[in-house]
Amino acid sequence: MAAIYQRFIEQKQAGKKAFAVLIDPDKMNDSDIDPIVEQALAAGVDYFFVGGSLVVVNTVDQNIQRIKSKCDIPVILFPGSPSQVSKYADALFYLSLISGRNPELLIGQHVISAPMVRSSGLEVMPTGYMVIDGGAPTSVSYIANTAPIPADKSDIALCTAMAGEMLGLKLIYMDAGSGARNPIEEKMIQRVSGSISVPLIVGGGIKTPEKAAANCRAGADVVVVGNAIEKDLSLMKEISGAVHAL
Ligand code: 1GP
Repeated sequence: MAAIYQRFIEQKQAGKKAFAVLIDPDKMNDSDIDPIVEQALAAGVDYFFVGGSLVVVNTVDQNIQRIKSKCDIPVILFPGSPSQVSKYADALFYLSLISGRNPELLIGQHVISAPMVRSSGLEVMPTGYMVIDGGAPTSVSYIANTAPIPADKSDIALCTAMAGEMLGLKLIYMDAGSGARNPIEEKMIQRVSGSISVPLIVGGGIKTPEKAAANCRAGADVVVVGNAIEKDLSLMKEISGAVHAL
């Protein structure tokens, strides 16, 4: 089994929770990356996810090279489009937007970029990406041109995740969208995690260590935080502590 995915599986089997920091390339230059990496090392961050719905200034390669020059924390691409695929990362969430009905994001873009992805040498991790309504329109639902799963429809989320797993997807990523007003409720996380056996990643709008820990207790294997950390780097240590204490 490939190295990064193996790490997800071993963590899950050991009942350990992981904390990932999302780096949005549009908001970062080298001088922004350095303090984030420094804090991440001190806080024991497990992964960096790099990507965004829209990358206006394509500094993905540059950002990743900078991170890799400073630490060994694995960098996983979380791409909004094939143009964000970088050979400098360790692995790729090969995202299929299974909560939506836009064929381009279910399979179309994958077909177009398949040879490029294959030749990148990246570890490819097939991931069912589920966007959950976070209380206000987010970039991801606008750009993806799909409706999110309503926040109170746990049954739809559960069936979507279950179908994704049966289709062979190796991870499920539930996302309320970057900067979501309302993060995903524990009730939904609990229902989804109870019905799948692959690792579950949860993110979108998480701002406090308490919420991150509650998500993990509800069944998230990995929580990811972006916006809140950009605003306050010291949160990294607090959230990491809360997640790893479980
Ligand atoms: C978005 O789940 C990530 O895809 C992180 O969201 O930036 O709101 O933490 P935030």
